[in-house]
Amino acid sequence: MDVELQNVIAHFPQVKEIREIESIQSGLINRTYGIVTEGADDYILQCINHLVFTNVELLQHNIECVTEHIRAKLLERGEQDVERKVLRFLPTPEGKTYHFDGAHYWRVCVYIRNSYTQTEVTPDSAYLVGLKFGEFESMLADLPEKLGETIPDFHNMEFRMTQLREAVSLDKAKRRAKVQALIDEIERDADEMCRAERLYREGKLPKRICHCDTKVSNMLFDAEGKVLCIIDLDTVMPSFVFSDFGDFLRTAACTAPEDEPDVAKVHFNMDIFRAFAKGYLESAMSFLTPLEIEMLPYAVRLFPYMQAVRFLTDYLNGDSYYQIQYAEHNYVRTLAQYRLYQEVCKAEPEMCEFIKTQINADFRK
Ligand code: GN1
Ligand code: MG
Repeated sequence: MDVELQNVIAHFPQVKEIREIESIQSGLINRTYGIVTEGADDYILQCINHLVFTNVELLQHNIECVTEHIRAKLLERGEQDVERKVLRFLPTPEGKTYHFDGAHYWRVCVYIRNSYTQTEVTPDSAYLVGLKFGEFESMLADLPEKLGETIPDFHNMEFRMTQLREAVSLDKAKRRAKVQALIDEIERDADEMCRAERLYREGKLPKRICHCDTKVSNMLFDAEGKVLCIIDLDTVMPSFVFSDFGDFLRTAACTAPEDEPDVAKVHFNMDIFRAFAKGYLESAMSFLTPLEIEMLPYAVRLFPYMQAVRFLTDYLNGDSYYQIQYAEHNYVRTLAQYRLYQEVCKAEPEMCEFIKTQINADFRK
Protein backbone atom coordinates (compact mmCIF):
# COMPACT_ATOMS: atom_id res chain seq x y z
CA MET A 1 0.00 0.00 0.00
CA ASP A 2 1.16 3.52 -0.83
CA VAL A 3 3.07 4.89 2.17
CA GLU A 4 2.36 8.55 1.33
CA LEU A 5 -1.37 7.85 1.29
CA GLN A 6 -1.16 5.86 4.51
CA ASN A 7 0.60 8.78 6.20
CA VAL A 8 -2.15 11.10 5.04
CA ILE A 9 -4.90 8.77 6.23
CA ALA A 10 -3.28 8.58 9.67
CA HIS A 11 -4.49 12.17 10.17
CA PHE A 12 -8.08 10.89 10.01
CA PRO A 13 -8.10 8.52 13.02
CA GLN A 14 -11.63 7.31 12.35
CA VAL A 15 -10.27 5.34 9.37
CA LYS A 16 -9.01 2.01 10.71
CA GLU A 17 -8.14 -1.48 9.46
CA ILE A 18 -7.42 -0.51 5.86
CA ARG A 19 -7.61 -3.42 3.44
CA GLU A 20 -6.99 -1.60 0.18
CA ILE A 21 -6.56 1.85 -1.35
CA GLU A 22 -7.61 2.20 -4.97
CA SER A 23 -7.34 5.08 -7.39
CA ILE A 24 -10.72 6.26 -8.75
CA GLN A 25 -11.15 8.07 -12.06
CA SER A 26 -13.70 10.79 -11.37
CA GLY A 27 -13.47 14.34 -12.63
CA LEU A 28 -10.50 16.23 -13.96
CA ILE A 29 -9.96 18.53 -11.02
CA ASN A 30 -9.23 16.55 -7.82
CA ARG A 31 -7.34 13.25 -7.32
CA THR A 32 -9.61 10.63 -5.77
CA TYR A 33 -9.03 7.29 -3.99
CA GLY A 34 -11.31 4.67 -2.47
CA ILE A 35 -10.31 3.28 0.94
CA VAL A 36 -11.68 -0.19 1.59
CA THR A 37 -11.58 -1.25 5.26
CA GLU A 38 -12.28 -4.38 7.30
CA GLY A 39 -14.85 -2.37 9.29
CA ALA A 40 -18.39 -1.24 8.49
CA ASP A 41 -17.51 1.95 6.62
CA ASP A 42 -15.38 2.52 3.53
CA TYR A 43 -14.12 5.98 2.62
CA ILE A 44 -13.25 8.35 -0.20
CA LEU A 45 -9.93 10.19 0.03
CA GLN A 46 -9.39 13.27 -2.13
CA CYS A 47 -6.44 15.48 -2.84
CA ILE A 48 -7.96 18.92 -3.44
CA ASN A 49 -6.64 20.77 -6.49
CA HIS A 50 -5.60 24.00 -4.81
CA LEU A 51 -4.55 25.63 -8.08
CA VAL A 52 -8.25 25.71 -9.00
CA PHE A 53 -9.59 26.04 -5.44
CA THR A 54 -7.07 28.43 -3.98
CA ASN A 55 -8.81 28.93 -0.63
CA VAL A 56 -9.22 25.44 0.85
CA GLU A 57 -10.15 26.80 4.29
CA LEU A 58 -13.11 28.63 2.75
CA LEU A 59 -13.96 25.68 0.50
CA GLN A 60 -14.17 23.24 3.41
CA HIS A 61 -16.02 25.77 5.55
CA ASN A 62 -18.68 26.01 2.84
CA ILE A 63 -18.94 22.23 2.58
CA GLU A 64 -19.21 21.78 6.37
CA CYS A 65 -21.98 24.39 6.63
CA VAL A 66 -23.89 22.87 3.74
CA THR A 67 -23.67 19.21 4.79
CA GLU A 68 -24.50 19.96 8.44
CA HIS A 69 -27.49 22.09 7.45
CA ILE A 70 -28.85 19.45 5.08
CA ARG A 71 -28.29 16.67 7.63
CA ALA A 72 -30.23 18.64 10.27
CA LYS A 73 -33.10 19.22 7.80
CA LEU A 74 -33.28 15.54 6.85
CA LEU A 75 -33.33 14.48 10.50
CA GLU A 76 -35.92 17.10 11.37
CA ARG A 77 -38.33 15.80 8.74
CA GLY A 78 -37.87 12.21 9.94
CA GLU A 79 -36.07 10.98 6.85
CA GLN A 80 -34.78 7.37 6.99
CA ASP A 81 -31.24 6.36 6.01
CA VAL A 82 -29.88 9.92 6.39
CA GLU A 83 -26.24 8.81 6.20
CA ARG A 84 -26.79 7.81 2.57
CA LYS A 85 -28.46 11.12 1.69
CA VAL A 86 -25.78 13.61 2.65
CA LEU A 87 -21.97 13.42 2.64
CA ARG A 88 -20.06 13.16 5.91
CA PHE A 89 -16.50 14.52 6.04
CA LEU A 90 -14.19 13.24 8.76
CA PRO A 91 -12.49 15.57 11.25
CA THR A 92 -8.77 15.54 11.98
CA PRO A 93 -7.59 15.68 15.63
CA GLU A 94 -7.17 19.46 15.06
CA GLY A 95 -10.91 19.66 14.36
CA LYS A 96 -10.63 20.48 10.66
CA THR A 97 -12.13 18.52 7.77
CA TYR A 98 -8.88 18.61 5.80
CA HIS A 99 -5.21 17.90 6.34
CA PHE A 100 -2.39 19.95 4.81
CA ASP A 101 0.82 17.93 4.46
CA GLY A 102 3.01 20.88 3.50
CA ALA A 103 2.31 20.52 -0.22
CA HIS A 104 -1.19 19.13 -0.67
CA TYR A 105 -4.63 19.39 0.91
CA TRP A 106 -6.48 16.17 1.69
CA ARG A 107 -9.96 15.28 2.89
CA VAL A 108 -11.88 12.10 3.64
CA CYS A 109 -15.59 11.39 3.47
CA VAL A 110 -17.60 8.27 4.21
CA TYR A 111 -18.36 6.19 1.12
CA ILE A 112 -22.11 5.84 0.53
CA ARG A 113 -22.94 2.14 0.37
CA ASN A 114 -24.73 0.65 -2.64
CA SER A 115 -24.77 3.87 -4.61
CA TYR A 116 -24.32 4.33 -8.33
CA THR A 117 -23.64 7.16 -10.73
CA GLN A 118 -25.29 7.60 -14.12
CA THR A 119 -23.90 9.34 -17.17
CA GLU A 120 -26.88 9.23 -19.54
CA VAL A 121 -30.04 11.26 -18.97
CA THR A 122 -33.55 10.18 -19.88
CA PRO A 123 -36.67 12.33 -19.41
CA ASP A 124 -37.50 10.19 -16.33
CA SER A 125 -34.13 10.74 -14.69
CA ALA A 126 -34.06 14.42 -15.75
CA TYR A 127 -37.31 14.93 -13.82
CA LEU A 128 -35.83 13.32 -10.67
CA VAL A 129 -32.59 15.28 -11.01
CA GLY A 130 -34.54 18.55 -11.41
CA LEU A 131 -36.59 17.75 -8.34
CA LYS A 132 -33.42 17.03 -6.35
CA PHE A 133 -31.44 20.12 -7.37
CA GLY A 134 -34.48 22.28 -6.62
CA GLU A 135 -34.76 20.61 -3.23
CA PHE A 136 -31.04 21.13 -2.61
CA GLU A 137 -31.38 24.89 -3.21
CA SER A 138 -34.58 24.98 -1.19
CA MET A 139 -32.95 23.29 1.83
CA LEU A 140 -30.11 25.81 1.70
CA ALA A 141 -32.37 28.85 1.31
CA ASP A 142 -32.32 29.48 5.08
CA LEU A 143 -28.66 28.64 5.69
CA PRO A 144 -27.62 30.99 8.50
CA GLU A 145 -23.90 31.09 7.63
CA LYS A 146 -22.61 33.24 4.79
CA LEU A 147 -20.74 31.20 2.19
CA GLY A 148 -17.85 32.55 0.14
CA GLU A 149 -17.15 32.06 -3.58
CA THR A 150 -14.77 29.09 -3.90
CA ILE A 151 -13.87 30.32 -7.39
CA PRO A 152 -14.45 34.08 -7.41
CA ASP A 153 -16.77 35.28 -10.23
CA PHE A 154 -17.14 31.69 -11.44
CA HIS A 155 -20.42 32.21 -13.33
CA ASN A 156 -20.21 35.99 -13.68
CA MET A 157 -20.83 36.71 -17.37
CA GLU A 158 -19.37 40.23 -17.22
CA PHE A 159 -16.17 38.81 -15.78
CA ARG A 160 -16.05 36.11 -18.47
CA MET A 161 -16.43 38.82 -21.15
CA THR A 162 -13.61 40.80 -19.55
CA GLN A 163 -11.41 37.72 -19.72
CA LEU A 164 -12.31 37.19 -23.38
CA ARG A 165 -11.59 40.83 -24.27
CA GLU A 166 -8.23 40.62 -22.53
CA ALA A 167 -7.38 37.44 -24.41
CA VAL A 168 -8.42 39.09 -27.68
CA SER A 169 -6.24 42.12 -27.12
CA LEU A 170 -3.19 40.10 -25.99
CA ASP A 171 -3.67 37.49 -28.72
CA LYS A 172 -0.97 35.35 -27.08
CA ALA A 173 -1.35 32.33 -29.34
CA LYS A 174 -1.81 34.40 -32.54
CA ARG A 175 -5.20 32.86 -33.20
CA ARG A 176 -7.30 35.98 -33.20
CA ALA A 177 -7.55 36.46 -36.98
CA LYS A 178 -9.01 33.00 -37.38
CA VAL A 179 -11.82 33.60 -34.87
CA GLN A 180 -12.52 37.31 -35.45
CA ALA A 181 -15.92 36.71 -37.08
CA LEU A 182 -17.04 34.61 -34.12
CA ILE A 183 -15.77 37.20 -31.64
CA ASP A 184 -17.88 39.81 -33.46
CA GLU A 185 -20.95 37.59 -33.22
CA ILE A 186 -20.39 36.95 -29.52
CA GLU A 187 -19.95 40.68 -28.91
CA ARG A 188 -23.32 41.41 -30.54
CA ASP A 189 -25.16 39.52 -27.77
CA ALA A 190 -22.80 40.37 -24.90
CA ASP A 191 -24.88 43.16 -23.44
CA GLU A 192 -27.98 41.06 -23.31
CA MET A 193 -26.19 38.05 -21.87
CA CYS A 194 -24.82 40.22 -19.03
CA ARG A 195 -28.34 41.21 -18.03
CA ALA A 196 -28.40 39.11 -14.85
CA GLU A 197 -25.41 40.94 -13.38
CA ARG A 198 -27.11 44.29 -13.98
CA LEU A 199 -30.37 43.10 -12.40
CA TYR A 200 -28.35 41.92 -9.40
CA ARG A 201 -26.75 45.36 -8.97
CA GLU A 202 -30.19 46.95 -9.22
CA GLY A 203 -31.35 44.69 -6.40
CA LYS A 204 -33.89 42.91 -8.60
CA LEU A 205 -32.26 39.50 -8.78
CA PRO A 206 -30.91 37.59 -5.76
CA LYS A 207 -27.95 35.25 -5.46
CA ARG A 208 -28.64 32.05 -3.55
CA ILE A 209 -26.62 29.06 -2.50
CA CYS A 210 -26.32 26.95 -5.63
CA HIS A 211 -24.45 23.80 -6.57
CA CYS A 212 -22.84 25.33 -9.70
CA ASP A 213 -21.80 22.01 -11.23
CA THR A 214 -25.15 20.37 -11.91
CA LYS A 215 -24.39 17.27 -13.90
CA VAL A 216 -26.17 13.94 -13.65
CA SER A 217 -22.79 12.42 -12.73
CA ASN A 218 -22.77 14.57 -9.59
CA MET A 219 -25.63 12.59 -8.08
CA LEU A 220 -25.70 9.18 -6.45
CA PHE A 221 -28.59 6.86 -7.22
CA ASP A 222 -29.69 3.71 -5.38
CA ALA A 223 -30.23 0.33 -7.06
CA GLU A 224 -33.85 1.28 -7.91
CA GLY A 225 -32.79 4.48 -9.68
CA LYS A 226 -33.93 6.83 -6.90
CA VAL A 227 -31.66 9.80 -6.19
CA LEU A 228 -29.81 9.37 -2.90
CA CYS A 229 -27.39 12.22 -2.57
CA ILE A 230 -25.81 15.21 -4.31
CA ILE A 231 -22.01 15.08 -4.45
CA ASP A 232 -19.08 17.21 -5.70
CA LEU A 233 -19.79 20.16 -3.43
CA ASP A 234 -16.64 22.15 -4.26
CA THR A 235 -18.46 24.78 -6.30
CA VAL A 236 -21.39 25.21 -3.89
CA MET A 237 -21.49 29.00 -3.50
CA PRO A 238 -23.72 32.05 -3.88
CA SER A 239 -24.84 32.38 -7.50
CA PHE A 240 -27.93 32.96 -9.59
CA VAL A 241 -30.18 29.90 -9.62
CA PHE A 242 -29.56 30.09 -13.37
CA SER A 243 -26.25 28.31 -12.73
CA ASP A 244 -27.94 25.12 -11.63
CA PHE A 245 -30.79 25.26 -14.12
CA GLY A 246 -28.83 26.37 -17.17
CA ASP A 247 -25.64 24.39 -16.73
CA PHE A 248 -27.48 21.10 -16.25
CA LEU A 249 -29.40 21.55 -19.51
CA ARG A 250 -26.25 22.66 -21.35
CA THR A 251 -24.88 19.14 -21.02
CA ALA A 252 -27.96 16.98 -20.42
CA ALA A 253 -30.26 18.37 -23.13
CA CYS A 254 -27.62 18.61 -25.82
CA THR A 255 -27.85 15.88 -28.46
CA ALA A 256 -24.05 15.79 -28.94
CA PRO A 257 -20.95 15.92 -26.73
CA GLU A 258 -19.66 19.38 -25.74
CA ASP A 259 -16.75 18.95 -28.16
CA GLU A 260 -18.73 17.56 -31.14
CA PRO A 261 -16.78 18.43 -34.32
CA ASP A 262 -19.88 18.16 -36.54
CA VAL A 263 -22.05 21.03 -35.36
CA ALA A 264 -24.95 19.78 -37.48
CA LYS A 265 -25.42 17.13 -34.78
CA VAL A 266 -25.87 19.72 -32.02
CA HIS A 267 -29.52 20.17 -31.09
CA PHE A 268 -31.47 20.99 -27.95
CA ASN A 269 -33.66 18.18 -26.60
CA MET A 270 -36.95 19.73 -25.48
CA ASP A 271 -38.13 16.48 -23.81
CA ILE A 272 -35.21 16.66 -21.40
CA PHE A 273 -35.88 20.37 -20.87
CA ARG A 274 -39.56 19.81 -20.06
CA ALA A 275 -38.88 16.93 -17.66
CA PHE A 276 -36.06 18.75 -15.84
CA ALA A 277 -37.98 22.05 -15.65
CA LYS A 278 -41.05 20.28 -14.30
CA GLY A 279 -39.06 18.58 -11.52
CA TYR A 280 -37.08 21.71 -10.70
CA LEU A 281 -40.14 23.95 -10.51
CA GLU A 282 -41.98 21.44 -8.33
CA SER A 283 -39.37 21.75 -5.60
CA ALA A 284 -38.12 25.31 -6.20
CA MET A 285 -41.28 27.24 -7.06
CA SER A 286 -41.96 28.03 -3.40
CA PHE A 287 -38.86 30.18 -2.96
CA LEU A 288 -38.16 31.51 -6.48
CA THR A 289 -39.20 35.08 -7.29
CA PRO A 290 -41.39 35.72 -10.37
CA LEU A 291 -38.38 37.25 -12.15
CA GLU A 292 -36.21 34.20 -11.47
CA ILE A 293 -38.91 31.93 -12.90
CA GLU A 294 -39.48 34.15 -15.91
CA MET A 295 -35.76 34.14 -16.67
CA LEU A 296 -35.23 30.37 -16.57
CA PRO A 297 -35.24 30.11 -20.40
CA TYR A 298 -32.66 32.91 -20.40
CA ALA A 299 -30.53 30.74 -18.10
CA VAL A 300 -30.65 27.94 -20.65
CA ARG A 301 -29.21 30.34 -23.25
CA LEU A 302 -26.68 31.82 -20.87
CA PHE A 303 -24.70 28.66 -20.16
CA PRO A 304 -23.75 27.50 -23.66
CA TYR A 305 -22.97 31.15 -24.41
CA MET A 306 -20.76 31.45 -21.32
CA GLN A 307 -19.07 28.13 -22.05
CA ALA A 308 -18.36 29.20 -25.64
CA VAL A 309 -16.80 32.39 -24.26
CA ARG A 310 -14.69 30.42 -21.76
CA PHE A 311 -13.46 27.91 -24.35
CA LEU A 312 -12.70 30.69 -26.84
CA THR A 313 -10.79 32.63 -24.20
CA ASP A 314 -8.69 29.58 -23.43
CA TYR A 315 -8.10 28.99 -27.15
CA LEU A 316 -6.86 32.56 -27.58
CA ASN A 317 -4.66 32.21 -24.49
CA GLY A 318 -3.00 29.09 -25.88
CA ASP A 319 -4.95 26.42 -23.95
CA SER A 320 -3.82 27.02 -20.40
CA TYR A 321 -6.98 26.14 -18.43
CA TYR A 322 -8.84 23.25 -20.05
CA GLN A 323 -7.06 20.02 -20.80
CA ILE A 324 -7.02 19.42 -24.54
CA GLN A 325 -6.65 16.20 -26.56
CA TYR A 326 -5.63 17.86 -29.82
CA ALA A 327 -4.41 21.26 -31.01
CA GLU A 328 -7.76 22.77 -32.04
CA HIS A 329 -9.79 21.14 -29.27
CA ASN A 330 -10.83 24.38 -27.58
CA TYR A 331 -11.83 25.85 -30.95
CA VAL A 332 -13.98 22.80 -31.72
CA ARG A 333 -15.55 23.04 -28.27
CA THR A 334 -16.25 26.73 -28.80
CA LEU A 335 -18.05 26.10 -32.09
CA ALA A 336 -20.14 23.27 -30.59
CA GLN A 337 -21.17 25.39 -27.61
CA TYR A 338 -21.93 28.37 -29.81
CA ARG A 339 -24.11 26.19 -32.05
CA LEU A 340 -25.94 24.94 -28.95
CA TYR A 341 -26.49 28.56 -27.93
CA GLN A 342 -28.07 29.25 -31.33
CA GLU A 343 -30.26 26.16 -31.08
CA VAL A 344 -31.40 27.14 -27.59
CA CYS A 345 -32.24 30.66 -28.80
CA LYS A 346 -34.60 29.12 -31.36
CA ALA A 347 -36.27 27.06 -28.62
CA GLU A 348 -36.77 30.01 -26.31
CA PRO A 349 -40.44 30.79 -27.15
CA GLU A 350 -41.36 27.15 -26.61
CA MET A 351 -39.49 27.08 -23.30
CA CYS A 352 -41.28 30.24 -22.09
CA GLU A 353 -44.62 28.74 -23.04
CA PHE A 354 -43.84 25.57 -21.08
CA ILE A 355 -42.77 27.46 -17.96
CA LYS A 356 -46.01 29.46 -18.10
CA THR A 357 -48.15 26.32 -18.26
CA GLN A 358 -46.28 24.88 -15.29
CA ILE A 359 -46.93 27.96 -13.18
CA ASN A 360 -50.61 28.03 -14.13
CA ALA A 361 -50.94 24.33 -13.33
CA ASP A 362 -49.42 25.02 -9.93
CA PHE A 363 -51.85 27.85 -9.15
CA ARG A 364 -54.80 25.62 -10.00
CA LYS A 365 -53.75 23.03 -7.40
C1 GN1 B 1 -15.05 22.18 -15.84
O1 GN1 B 1 -14.04 19.54 -14.85
P1 GN1 B 1 -15.51 19.71 -14.88
O2 GN1 B 1 -16.15 19.02 -16.08
O3 GN1 B 1 -16.22 19.37 -13.58
C2 GN1 B 1 -15.39 23.57 -15.33
C3 GN1 B 1 -16.86 23.87 -15.59
C4 GN1 B 1 -17.10 23.80 -17.07
C5 GN1 B 1 -16.69 22.41 -17.60
C6 GN1 B 1 -16.78 22.34 -19.10
C7 GN1 B 1 -13.94 24.41 -11.99
O4 GN1 B 1 -15.82 21.27 -15.11
O5 GN1 B 1 -17.19 25.14 -15.11
O6 GN1 B 1 -18.43 24.02 -17.35
O7 GN1 B 1 -15.33 22.10 -17.23
N1 GN1 B 1 -15.09 23.62 -13.91
C8 GN1 B 1 -14.25 24.53 -13.42
O8 GN1 B 1 -16.53 21.06 -19.52
O9 GN1 B 1 -13.76 25.42 -14.13
MG1 MG C 1 -16.69 19.42 -11.14
